[in-house]
Amino acid sequence: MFDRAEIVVKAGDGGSGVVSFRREKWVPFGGPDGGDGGNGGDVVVMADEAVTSLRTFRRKRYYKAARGKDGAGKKKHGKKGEDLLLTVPVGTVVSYKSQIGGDSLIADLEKPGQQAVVAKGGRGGKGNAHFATSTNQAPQIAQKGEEGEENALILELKLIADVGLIGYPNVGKSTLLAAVSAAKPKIASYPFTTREPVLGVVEVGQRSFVLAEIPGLIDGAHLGRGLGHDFLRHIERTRVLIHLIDGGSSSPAEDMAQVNTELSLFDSALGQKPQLVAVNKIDLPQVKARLAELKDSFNAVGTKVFFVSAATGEGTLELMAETMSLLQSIPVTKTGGKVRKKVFHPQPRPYGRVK
Ligand SMILES: Nc1nc2c(ncn2[C@@H]2O[C@H](COP(=O)(O)OP(=O)(O)O)[C@@H](O)[C@H]2O)c(=O)[nH]1
Ligand SMILES: [Mg+2]
Repeated sequence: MFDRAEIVVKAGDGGSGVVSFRREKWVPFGGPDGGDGGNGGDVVVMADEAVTSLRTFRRKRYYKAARGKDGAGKKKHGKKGEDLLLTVPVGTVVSYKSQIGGDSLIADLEKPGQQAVVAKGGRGGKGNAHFATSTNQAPQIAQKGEEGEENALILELKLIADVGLIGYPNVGKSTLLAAVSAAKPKIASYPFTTREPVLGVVEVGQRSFVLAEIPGLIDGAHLGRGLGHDFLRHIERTRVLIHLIDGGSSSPAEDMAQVNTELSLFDSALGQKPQLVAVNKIDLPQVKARLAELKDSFNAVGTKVFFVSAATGEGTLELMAETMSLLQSIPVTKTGGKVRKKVFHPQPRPYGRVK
């Protein structure tokens, strides 16, 4: 699930170099003293925690950095054009949009402060002071500034899940996700429907969180079978887990313990995440008949449980409201300590040769 925008960025053109000669009363034929133009400003994209969506880029699509100033006499160099800094949400993926297909990745801005240069400013032209030779001591030439790069970009915000939905295959994870969000996961086709987490946005009053179904944690998932990079990224960043249990299972409390063991083996940090436990399928008569027994068996291991039916929606709003308030009580974990300020540069492009 993505928030996406397409924009065009134009770096500043370089300022022009000038043709100028020293003019002083007592120096009748002063040498060339034309200064260089300043470089054009770059367009830079930076991840910023204060920015939460790409909405502004849907309204305004063209961004231009400042031109370098022209040079002047007395070898005065023109000022560099100011860089244009575009701030985007953390988790934005920036790529070049190619007219012929095959967009190319520039940067995955995963950490606050990370930057990428997305259009390089044109170099300033050289003034005539550079062009004097023994045979031409009064050059009448100066260079124009180079044009700044212009690039079409695609900005995509990857939603990062706040809450992970775990449990054995067929407990109803996909059904619950579909019931509480607009996501359309595949239901009960086969146990490992997807290698990528399916995400949905759950709205609770004015607030919302991103819920991800985490498939296939069972059966040696901790051995790394079939789990992609995206997948890991998502579960690692979740702050709360909803642990779903099949109310029709012969020993639901044991199921819970087993999934938790698997989870800790997979990643001990995952095993530490706060969980809300919910028994699903309470619409089934055989489950309804044993609610008291189920409650007791979870009480015995010190776990508070919710009772829901993903199929009818019973109890799901309460579960989501509880998830929201648990989320609000947990601060957003900053990944790692110090932020590495890694600057990405686009592929070098050939410049016109400047002597
Ligand atoms: N009766 C009943 N069936 C459910 C409920 N939730 C899910 N199911 C069924 O259980 C099966 C597995 O559901 P699914 O959501 O694919 O489970 P997942 O593997 O955990 O994602 C499907 O046949 C669902 O229709 C529920 O609340 N009540
Ligand atoms: Mg599923």
